[in-house]
Amino acid sequence: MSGGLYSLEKKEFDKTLDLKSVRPYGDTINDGKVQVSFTLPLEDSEKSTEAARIMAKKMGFHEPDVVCHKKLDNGFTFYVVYGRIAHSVDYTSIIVQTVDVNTMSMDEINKYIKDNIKRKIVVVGASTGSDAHTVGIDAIMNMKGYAGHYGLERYEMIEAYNLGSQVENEDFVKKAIELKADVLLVSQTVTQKNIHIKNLTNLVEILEAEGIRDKFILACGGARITHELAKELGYDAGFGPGKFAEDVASFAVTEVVKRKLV
Ligand code: B12
Repeated sequence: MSGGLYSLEKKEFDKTLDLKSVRPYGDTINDGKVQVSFTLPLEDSEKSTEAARIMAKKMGFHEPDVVCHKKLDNGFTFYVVYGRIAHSVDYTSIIVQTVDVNTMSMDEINKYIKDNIKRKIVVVGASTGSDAHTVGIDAIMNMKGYAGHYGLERYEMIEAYNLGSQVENEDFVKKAIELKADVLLVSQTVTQKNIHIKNLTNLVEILEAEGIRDKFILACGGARITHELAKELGYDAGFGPGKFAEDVASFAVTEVVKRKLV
């Protein structure tokens, strides 16, 4: 069979994945389809729906459709807009620093510690400085863990101490020395005015001033923490969203062995 539907499909649907020019995917490769949502401080009406469409055009959308408009409250409306953008990303040019370790399961980590370290390792963690967010550090350390991943308190071969939030760096270091910690874990969530950079840098400075930086595996984490940033600030590793206890534990135990900290 020639012509008809087949040739139409062939002509209209681009199926070429070009890694030098990757576009968002909606229905077909390279269609550039994107969805965004936002709120306008306007009553829900045909006129405000048009305002949302114009807003999307100004954001660079081609042929935007307001596919949802819902009143949030008096004078506020929530919009979902679907449309096409022309931008692309050269995927081949991207270089991202990642933590270089094979993530083991909890059982494998316990066995690794028994076989290679032959004693429990001590992990001390906290959300430091003025940061009051505890959910991130709890996700990594608490017995029940997070999203189906047990926290370090559950690990037979790890002695985990979660000091909570708003722990001053000086107190954190004191406790780490007292508990003979092998691994220090710091969580930072608030990044306003670069407070996380100041807090994280201050901790490294204290450890260096005491001459004990090399005694610990030092890792940090949080929603806006990347491995690259962590390394830049003098940490051994950084972990962001989507990382769990087994990721940091795998890194920490292999690093303890690699650096002969036992
Ligand atoms: C819950 C919450 C609160 C609660 C915290 C309660 C508690 N006990 O933790 C309360 C109400 C107290 C709060 C207060 C504030 N909050 Co708040 N809060 C949030 C919220 C809704 C969720 C954060 C959270 O729990 N995420 C879930 C955890 C599991 O995710 P996570 O932290 O990223 O952790 C994962 C990884 O990052 C990683 N990880 C995290 N830490 C570590 C550490 C290590 C060592 C490792 C290995 C991995 C790791 O592992 C975890 C699992 O994958 C966010 C918005 C949001 N939806 O994200 C705002 C948010 C974080 N808060 C924000 C702000 C501004 C504040 C306040 C300053 C508000 C104010 N003006 O008072 C105060 C801060 C007070 C203070 N001194 O810190 C902003 C931060 C903006 C910024 N970039 O700085 C956010 C993003 C809200 C926003 N959009 O503006 N907040």
